Amino acid sequence: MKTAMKIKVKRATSLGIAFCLAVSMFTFQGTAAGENTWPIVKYEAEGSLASHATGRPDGDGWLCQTSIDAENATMVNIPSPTIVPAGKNQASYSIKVDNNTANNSKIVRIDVNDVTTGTVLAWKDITRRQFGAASIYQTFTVDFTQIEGHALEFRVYWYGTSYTKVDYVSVETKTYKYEAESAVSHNTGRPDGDGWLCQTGIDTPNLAMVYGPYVNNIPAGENRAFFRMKVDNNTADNNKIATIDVRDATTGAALGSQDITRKQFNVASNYQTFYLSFTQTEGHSLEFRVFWSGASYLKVDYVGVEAFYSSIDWPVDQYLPSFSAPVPCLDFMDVTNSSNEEKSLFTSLKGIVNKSKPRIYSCENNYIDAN
Ligand SMILES: [Ca+2]
Ligand SMILES: [Ca+2]
Repeated sequence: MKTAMKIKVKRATSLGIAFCLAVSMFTFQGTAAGENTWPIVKYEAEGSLASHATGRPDGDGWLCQTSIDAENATMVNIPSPTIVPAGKNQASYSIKVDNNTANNSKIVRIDVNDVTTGTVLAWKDITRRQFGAASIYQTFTVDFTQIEGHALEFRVYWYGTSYTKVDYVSVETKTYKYEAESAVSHNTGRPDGDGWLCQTGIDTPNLAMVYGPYVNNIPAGENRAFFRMKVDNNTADNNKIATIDVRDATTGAALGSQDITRKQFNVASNYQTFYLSFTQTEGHSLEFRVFWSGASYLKVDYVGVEAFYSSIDWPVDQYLPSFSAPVPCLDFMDVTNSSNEEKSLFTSLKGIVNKSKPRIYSCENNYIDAN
């Protein structure tokens, strides 16, 4: 029994995941854009901030034209003048071509470069037919994770295959952070420097040391809450230290919850971030809570949300994306004797479920059992 369980988990992390990849991709793309009122920083491609290895200014943008401008060069490079907030962010590039049907050649590569480390954080090649119309600006986005304080460049590399004009690059933060010591409410504990502290024998146990802030501007869809906390001892026992949760204050529904035990902290006296994935409903009020059990010193630095968080991480140098860790024991679906239509349906279901956390493994063909 134990062996069988192990095999299932192993397959889910490699082989099984590949099956559901195609389905996952559709939903993944669908959550990339959204309406919101978050702070947006916009940089004009033709503005004084940008530098260029090819092309020229042209009215509202920066233009490159075949057989006029040097190909295979960076047409726009915008160093971010302000520090982009740490965490999940999204850059949008407004670009147009004069013909969106002639062929499907690569037109530009858009990327976000971390100047501090010299690493490209995210990139995409845009081909001609990805433009929905000729001569109309369209935005293309890349999601990236910013490390606190790093300098960034937003770049457009021109392949030289088409008339291409860039209007602007804009950057939006997708990370909402609430300091435990100043931006949320409390039923127990007290402020302590950079966080909110509870200590055994001093503070009242089994109460929310953090709750609130009842924000209703978090966008609908898949998000991920984070809780940054530390203990002073991570080895004494493995007792429950706290329960973290995300609550929809509009409906009173718990959207996600997890008990945190002492040994889930990797080290003593250093902050560690714990995550809870949840799905947000448009306009609903949210709170992030930390219930303190009283079993240990616990300090919370901050809580918050990474919006549009996708549990699929697809590094540029990787052939397949990485998924989050599977649940300890997967549900197994034997669809060996199902019709092809049913197999397709179950594969779709598996893709949707496994996208946030692999939970389902299915067997479509007898030969898989031979492993
Ligand atoms: Ca412009
Ligand atoms: Ca703090």
